Amino acid sequence: MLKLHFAPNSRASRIMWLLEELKLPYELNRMDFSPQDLKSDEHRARHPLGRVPVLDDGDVSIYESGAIVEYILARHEDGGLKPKVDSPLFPEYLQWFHYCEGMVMPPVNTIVVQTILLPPDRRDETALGQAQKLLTKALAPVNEALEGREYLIGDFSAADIMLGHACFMSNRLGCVTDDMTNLKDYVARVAARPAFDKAINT
Ligand SMILES: N[C@@H](CCC(=O)N[C@@H](CS)C(=O)NCC(=O)O)C(=O)O
Repeated sequence: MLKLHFAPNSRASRIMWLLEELKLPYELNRMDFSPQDLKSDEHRARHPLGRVPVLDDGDVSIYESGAIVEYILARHEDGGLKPKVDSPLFPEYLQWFHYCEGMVMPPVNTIVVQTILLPPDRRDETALGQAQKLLTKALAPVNEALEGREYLIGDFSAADIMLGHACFMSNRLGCVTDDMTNLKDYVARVAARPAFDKAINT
């Protein structure tokens, strides 16, 4: 049985969301988002940096959310969530799938560090302002791509599991501006999916 090592308010929600969408059976190891749990020897043995998500599948143990999504689609069930390699949608699918960790999450990480994780006396307003600007810039092409589309490549796909979650988090951080109407609607659409709702509220 698949086992997901999970903490709330983290990228581990992406994997739970995918498992719920695919209706795959899995076991959840729900940890606190705290150094006690994530930096324990037990969890560092699964992930050298003490991070989530990590997925166990028999003898396989794998980390990195994007890699885990690919792994589940390839080895278990793809649920039609990935276009075929020769589909005209495939390049765009790949682009948005990787745009998540490549372009959107770096400024999201900085914003979380500068507004939540660091104690107030160690926060840096300049770094925060730069990251907020960078994130808004990185989201603009996503807003454009969503013109006339419900999801990133039209139909719901695993690119939405990655980037849709990142857009939801960006919106929570106040970085989806009101003029990005496509993105606002998209975040609402993602949030209305029962599988997402379950993952984000676990
Ligand atoms: N690129 C990795 C990032 C993993 C990561 O940084 N996870 C965060 C939660 S979203 C974490 O575990 N942070 C705990 C910490 O830094 O102590 C992925 O996509 O899985």
